[in-house]
Amino acid sequence: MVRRFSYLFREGASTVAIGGAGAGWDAGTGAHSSECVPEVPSTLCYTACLLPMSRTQRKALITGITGQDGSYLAEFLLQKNYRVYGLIRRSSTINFERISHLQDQIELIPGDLLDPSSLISALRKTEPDEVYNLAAQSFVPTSWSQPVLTGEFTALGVTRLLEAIRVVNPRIRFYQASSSEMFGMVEESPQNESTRFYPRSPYGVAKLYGHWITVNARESYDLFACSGILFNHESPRRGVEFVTRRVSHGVARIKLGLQEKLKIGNLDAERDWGFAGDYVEAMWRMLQQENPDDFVVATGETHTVRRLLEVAFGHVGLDYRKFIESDPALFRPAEVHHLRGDYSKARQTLGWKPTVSFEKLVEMMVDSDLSLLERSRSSVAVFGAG
Ligand code: NDP
Ligand code: GDR
Repeated sequence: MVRRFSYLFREGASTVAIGGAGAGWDAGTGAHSSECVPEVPSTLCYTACLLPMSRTQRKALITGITGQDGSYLAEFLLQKNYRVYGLIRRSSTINFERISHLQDQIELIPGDLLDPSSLISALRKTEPDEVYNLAAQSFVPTSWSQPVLTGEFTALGVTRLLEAIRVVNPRIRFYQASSSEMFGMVEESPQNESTRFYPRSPYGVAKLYGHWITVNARESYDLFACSGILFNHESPRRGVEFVTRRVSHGVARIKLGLQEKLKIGNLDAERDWGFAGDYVEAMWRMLQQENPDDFVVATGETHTVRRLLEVAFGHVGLDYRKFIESDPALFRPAEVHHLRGDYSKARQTLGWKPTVSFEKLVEMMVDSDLSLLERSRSSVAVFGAG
């Protein structure tokens, strides 16, 4: 039986007791509620449980920790005083750039979404309160050239992880990284949790499977399983194959005289682009609710790829029209033309909202690529001089 306690909330210098639905430490999961403040660097959590922090520290396992979102989520959870574990698959070269600054604060566990026994061992070893499933083959064009592999990682991988959770500890709270690509050929705009899905790529189809298997795990086994339907979110840590980073990196190279033209695909595609650092907080908030549910996470604004080019080139004083070249290879067999999310449910229920505007996001990415390239240029110069 799940018992809920009222909790103590520190307000200024005084500590006051508050009760009410959804508040307090959950004796069933041993987790704090969203109102608890276990991140406060104190020996005691300010909750009625008043357990020493060492006994109440929550543990999270992140799959896909080496990816863009994994790195931001790990930072976010560390700030909340979580013990953070990351599942990493074997590779012949190490690709820890995005998490190298965190490596002494997190623990990496070998495992692969293709291998069920590795998932069971990872859960047994780490005993997490929360699992964030961010691992996937996430690049849409690759899903046409490798559709079966995409299905294995991005669709069946979710089932493998959910089954492992059922075997090891069904009380684990589970987050699934679902995607606005599931809306595909949109039937209404903006898109919300009730909008009909119509995926347009093997990736979108695989994500739709992942979404429904998460909903089904909740309905069949009463798992605390949430699906976050996240719209495009970007950052300086975005992979260079995605359009925002391709543009910011290309602009920086052109500005520094390292490249003359930027090849680009469909300029008319419209996306709802937000900042990844904001979006990982929404993931966490979903798992702190009293009941599991699904949420759209977006900015509510949409922009074309053309506008992205205008802002990025404009930021360094260039006119994009002089520097782009259309490349038919960058067009897709079936395109998602328009996406714009309605995040009202997330705003009302999770108290979440985006904090970085589209223009600021693009400028941040261009500035970051400029300094990255300048640094690597000067280190090459220093190295060359030696
Ligand atoms: P990335 O492509 O940056 O990261 C993907 C991660 O998945 C990497 O850490 C990768 O590991 C890992 N991975 C891939 N296959 C496996 C496997 N078989 N076993 C274990 N790990 C694996 O993605 P993002 O950070 O951008 O996105 C995170 C998740 O959110 C993805 O599921 C994506 O589909 C989804 N999503 C992303 C959105 C976005 O705009 N960023 C929007 C909506 C959903 P490795 O480093 O070894 O390759
Ligand atoms: P997307 O992101 O497919 O929406 O998936 P991507 O940045 O790859 O494409 C966005 C749009 O830009 C158009 N485009 C180009 N795309 C790329 N990559 N390169 C180009 O040169 C280019 N020119 C135009 C595309 O046609 C498309 O319309 C991302 C991924 O993170 C998914 O994992 C995630 O689920 C969705 O966002 C939400």
